[in-house]
Amino acid sequence: MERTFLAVKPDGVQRGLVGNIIGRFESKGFQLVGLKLVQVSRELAEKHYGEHKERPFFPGLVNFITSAPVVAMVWEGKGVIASARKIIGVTNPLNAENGTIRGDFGVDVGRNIIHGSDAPDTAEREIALWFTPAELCNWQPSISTWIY
Ligand code: 3AN
Repeated sequence: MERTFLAVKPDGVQRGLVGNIIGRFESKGFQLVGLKLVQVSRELAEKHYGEHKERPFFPGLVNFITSAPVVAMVWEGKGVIASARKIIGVTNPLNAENGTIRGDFGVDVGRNIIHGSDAPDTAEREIALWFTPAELCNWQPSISTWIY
């Protein structure tokens, strides 16, 4: 079954949106297999956002993501990588559709509330970067036969 990495960023945690955000993925039918509150180090932030190293917003992005705790999660389910990106909405919250997380809660691209892996290879890389295998639970919820 497919897995993706999601993280509620410092703005989402500070604004008390964690429960609402987790609820959206739960009620869609996805399964939580990893969850922790993390005070992100600069080393982890720079690795996570490595592809943006040369971009002008990189220093601000690293400062922001290390400024307060983040809720790091791994979610599992059919098509979860692409579906989570739809639930999250496009990068700039002003352009994100109403009904998406960014569309409902954000106005600024530098405060866009949540991160979600954008493809299978990045999901694999990010899960390995943020979680040890022992931190991920393989479990079968009894409700799953009503979803699949
Ligand atoms: P997404 O998170 O939608 O995959 P990316 O990968 O293009 O978007 O960008 C990673 C993060 O960098 C975004 N979530 C956002 O926080 C930040 N970011 C992207 N573009 C800008 C920008 N123009 N100004 C400030 N921050 C940005």
